[in-house]
Amino acid sequence: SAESAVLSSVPDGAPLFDRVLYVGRPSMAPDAEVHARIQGALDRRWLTNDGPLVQELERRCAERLQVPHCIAVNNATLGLEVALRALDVQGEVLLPAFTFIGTAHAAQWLGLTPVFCDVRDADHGLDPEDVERRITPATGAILAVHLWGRACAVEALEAIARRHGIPLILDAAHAMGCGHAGRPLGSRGTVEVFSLHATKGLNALEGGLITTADDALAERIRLMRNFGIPGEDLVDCVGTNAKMNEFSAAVGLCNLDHFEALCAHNLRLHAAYADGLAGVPGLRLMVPEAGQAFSHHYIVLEVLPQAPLDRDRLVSLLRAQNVYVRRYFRPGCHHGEPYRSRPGGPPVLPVTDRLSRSLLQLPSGLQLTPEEAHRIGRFIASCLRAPAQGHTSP
Ligand code: T4K
Repeated sequence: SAESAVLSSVPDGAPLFDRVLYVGRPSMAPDAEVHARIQGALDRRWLTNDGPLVQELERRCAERLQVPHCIAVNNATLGLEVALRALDVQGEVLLPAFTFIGTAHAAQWLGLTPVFCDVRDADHGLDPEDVERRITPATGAILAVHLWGRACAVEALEAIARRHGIPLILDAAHAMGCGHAGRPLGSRGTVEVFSLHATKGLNALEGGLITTADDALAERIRLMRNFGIPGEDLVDCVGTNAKMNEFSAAVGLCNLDHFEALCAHNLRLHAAYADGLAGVPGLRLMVPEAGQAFSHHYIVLEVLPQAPLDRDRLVSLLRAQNVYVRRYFRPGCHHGEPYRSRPGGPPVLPVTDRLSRSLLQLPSGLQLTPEEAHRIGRFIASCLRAPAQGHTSP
């Protein structure tokens, strides 16, 4: 069988890989380049507070994202909080339930009320029709997510936000290297927020970027990132400490030097997975929007109802082979605390609930070769072709 062909390449009883492959394993520039930039910061003794490496990272990212303002912060969660605060958002925030919990917590942390909406099957992003249904005079903002780096329904959401006179904040945590309508994501809505966490395509250990075309908003965000202090002996507004440090910027810059090559590698991995999975019914490998730039950092597989194995069983089989696939985002945010205990209980969100039961993410990045991705694809294919023969759940 295909499965025995795959397993025959490894010793009896041994897993498919002798090391663990992770979703979110950091891909890093060569150590020597990282050491050199960090040494530069040490030599300068300028370690944080708007240092030269942070400024260089902001400049280079603004250029590549084709956006006038790019403000580095210490993570995307604080980035979302600063953006919401700088826009003086009040009341309810409409957001997708199918996202990382940090998206919802950012609003909740500020004393705002996250209102969970469903997502669309087409792009796993916020459903504009559900937004329309849930919008009320209490709605202070829409917070949408470019999940996996695929653009959400930006045009429709921008139109709704404009019509209601509220800001559209875009969680672009996954979106570095991804485009829409022929441009990089980063300049849509009122403001966008990227994550540069270690598990992201472009990583700065911990970090984030806030991007906007609005001059006044950018100014406020810069102030709020640094306690509301515009200069020595002055305080203009309430602020927090959301500053990126120089070591993070050093890592971010080094990884930026190699980011194009990383995206090209991920594209090859995606193609190799697709090839390994070719012709297997019951599976859908997510494809990017046609003709748009894509990082392929998140390689997402949907296990359809007609598949002979369910998602969780396939996850167990893969993890037993040292392929540590993930189930982002399970459960939906509306099923996590403090949200599920709110009066009335969690809303019914059919697409979110279905996706959180049927998606898994495959390893990407420099940790594996296309040949290895192909082997994983063939292993999955063999699991689905012969579910009853020989596979036991670990
Ligand atoms: N919005 C969205 C849509 C997001 O997905 C996120 C973050 C945010 C906002 C907020 O961004 P930040 O505030 O973080 O900048 C991880 C990340 O911590 C989180 O940043 C990310 N999304 C989320 C999708 O994934 P966990 O709890 O799944 O991480 P963890 O510790 O399980 O790591 C994932 C895997 O990566 C591990 O199995 C092993 C590997 N790993 C991880 C790290 C940190 C390594 O091999 N080395 C490492 O250094 O949340």
